[in-house]
Amino acid sequence: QHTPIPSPPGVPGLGNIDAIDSDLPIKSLHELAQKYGAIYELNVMGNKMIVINSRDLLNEVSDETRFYKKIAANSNQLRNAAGDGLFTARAPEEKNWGIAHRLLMPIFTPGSVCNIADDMLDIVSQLVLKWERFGAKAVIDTAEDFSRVTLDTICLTAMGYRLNSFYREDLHPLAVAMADFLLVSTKRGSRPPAVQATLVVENAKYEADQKTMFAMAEEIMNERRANPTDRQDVLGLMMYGKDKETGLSLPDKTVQYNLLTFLIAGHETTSGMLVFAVYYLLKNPDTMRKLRDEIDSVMGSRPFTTADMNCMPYLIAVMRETLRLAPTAPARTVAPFEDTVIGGKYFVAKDASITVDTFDCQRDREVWGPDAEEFKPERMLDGKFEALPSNAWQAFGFGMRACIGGAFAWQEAQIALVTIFQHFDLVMNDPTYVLQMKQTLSIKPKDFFIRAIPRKTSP
Ligand code: MNH
Repeated sequence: QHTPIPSPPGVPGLGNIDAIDSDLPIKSLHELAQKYGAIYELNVMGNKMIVINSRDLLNEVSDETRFYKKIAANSNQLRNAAGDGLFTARAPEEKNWGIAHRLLMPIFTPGSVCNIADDMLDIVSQLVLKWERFGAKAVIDTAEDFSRVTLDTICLTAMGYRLNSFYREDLHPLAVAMADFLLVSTKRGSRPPAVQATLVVENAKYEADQKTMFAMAEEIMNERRANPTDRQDVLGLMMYGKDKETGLSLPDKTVQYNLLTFLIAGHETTSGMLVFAVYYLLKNPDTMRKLRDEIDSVMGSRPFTTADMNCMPYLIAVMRETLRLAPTAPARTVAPFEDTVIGGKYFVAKDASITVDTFDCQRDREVWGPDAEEFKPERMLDGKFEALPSNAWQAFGFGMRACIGGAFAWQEAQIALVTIFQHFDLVMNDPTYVLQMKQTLSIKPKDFFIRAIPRKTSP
């Protein structure tokens, strides 16, 4: 017989209504994982949700013959702006997923993203210039400036459009609309519809944010129509490309959904990763010293080129370890095609939601040992990463629905981190800062401020 999945005691009729803090779901999941272990089940007003937190179970559900990506609570909300775009499409049923996937895959290989390295460096140079001009005393909102970098980068490289976020005091209105949209989408995902209906002010703002986002997507498309080019970027391929398999192209609406998908998915997660990397390096001065030594000896003061990509093993280890402890897309949802049993004993019904709590799976002590909570890039060095059991590290998701932008993000993060540490000594503005997280769709450190001291030896 099957073993029942552990579940917190609930309120009769309402179930585990208070189990998830809608402001910071990942914190609730983390606490539940510590209490219940590898698997537990929540029941929120009749909606069942199984959550898994171990490498073994993650490995099992990463079998595409048994499980598919399910568009559940949060993703359903995201569909308001991202529709049948790549991230939120129900594939394979929604044919536009396959069309967009086949059109775009070729430009997201490591070999192809090399072509946009100069544009990435262009945007990072704007950050360097700003920090140099502002000087050592200026207090920097780390998440804001990294958002400027990643949003301008995705917009320029994927759509040939300059947002120029570094040439304005406030954030670009698009950045604000997207952040608010994501924040509210996350909350809506864990709120009952009856409660949602009463939040009139929030709902009006939610609509307005979507208008702002679609207006930008339309403007980007109109700009391209007015200025024809044969640029084979995300925008060009989606607007003018024909899928070889079906002979079809994407409808305008789906192009818009995908533009918003790329603007969201292409900036939030990478900027969060950069903030976490800086946070962990500043909290662990030994790691910072090792990274700086590596950058100085490999790069000196010359600008990053594509030949330097993946040539700094400690940097790569820092990035992997950052995304282990802080997978900025901290959860994903799958479901089985058929009734099944997982972990050898837990029954899961066909189409039942299984949330992969990546944040906790990547802290599995069976894999990482008793110091799993500590930031140690050394555990990713010298072939140790390659020797990990399968799916022990899964920050970019899995299989056909894995992140399309992995190589893009990996390149962007290397360019940004190297260039920044070539130019600055970073310090925490408040040395007693204790990590708190903020969750929109992705996670990032909350209220984390730094100062950037120009290096005396810098070029
Ligand atoms: Mn990204 C899917 C993490 C950067 C575009 N991304 C995913 C998934 C994870 C993920 C996890 C799978 C989600 C799921 O199974 O539901 N992504 C990241 C992380 C970073 C990141 C941790 C940076 C660090 N992603 C990027 C960048 C882009 C991008 C940069 C665009 C240039 N990601 C996507 C798209 C998808 C996706 C598009 C959806 C792919 C699909 O389902 O076809």
